[in-house]
Amino acid sequence: MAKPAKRKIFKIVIIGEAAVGKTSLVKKFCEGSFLEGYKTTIGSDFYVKNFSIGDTNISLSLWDLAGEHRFKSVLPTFCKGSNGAVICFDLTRRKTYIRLTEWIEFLWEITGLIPSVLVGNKADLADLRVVETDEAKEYAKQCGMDYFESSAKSGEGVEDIFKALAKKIIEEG
Ligand SMILES: Nc1nc2c(ncn2[C@@H]2O[C@H](COP(=O)(O)OP(=O)(O)OP(=O)(O)O)[C@@H](O)[C@H]2O)c(=O)[nH]1
Ligand SMILES: [Mg+2]
Repeated sequence: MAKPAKRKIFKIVIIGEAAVGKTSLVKKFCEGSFLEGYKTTIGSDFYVKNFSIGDTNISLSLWDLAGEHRFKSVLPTFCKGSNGAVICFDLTRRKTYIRLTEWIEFLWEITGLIPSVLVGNKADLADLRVVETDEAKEYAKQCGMDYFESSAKSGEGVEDIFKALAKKIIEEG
């Protein structure tokens, strides 16, 4: 008789400054779509994505949180109980990179040290890039994270982020 597949359910939060592309990344991963227009997230949005790694069926509940600072007071509630985090910045805006430490400390204060990945998004805007790969990779290493670059527009690198994070949670769980 075939062995029954294992099933894992993980709660993931997606955080980072406003307009770095958090909603766009989640939408691309879950629905395959991308919109040029910007509609800021009010508090949080919720998505589910199922996939498998080997013989394990994984269900990710994805909490896409608002980056605008006026929503910060409601974020702790959404962060509680997270199994992992995607921490994002915009490769074309250094301010969003500088603010990463603030976001990481904010999150880990609530969740403790959970498996997390660092993401530099908008890689398609190569001419506008201001944060280099090596610099961000080194910062991620100091934080104990893997580093990914993505484009929610083209889809490049998007799946890798979430699959690598799921793997990390399984390995460290
Ligand atoms: N060129 C390009 N534009 C992107 C990419 N990802 C997001 N955008 C654009 O950047 C803007 C902001 O994207 P959102 O996904 O709404 O950003 P967010 O991080 O969810 O913002 P908040 O909800 O306010 O925190 C939108 O106009 C998107 O179309 C990308 O990879 N490449
Ligand atoms: Mg959003």
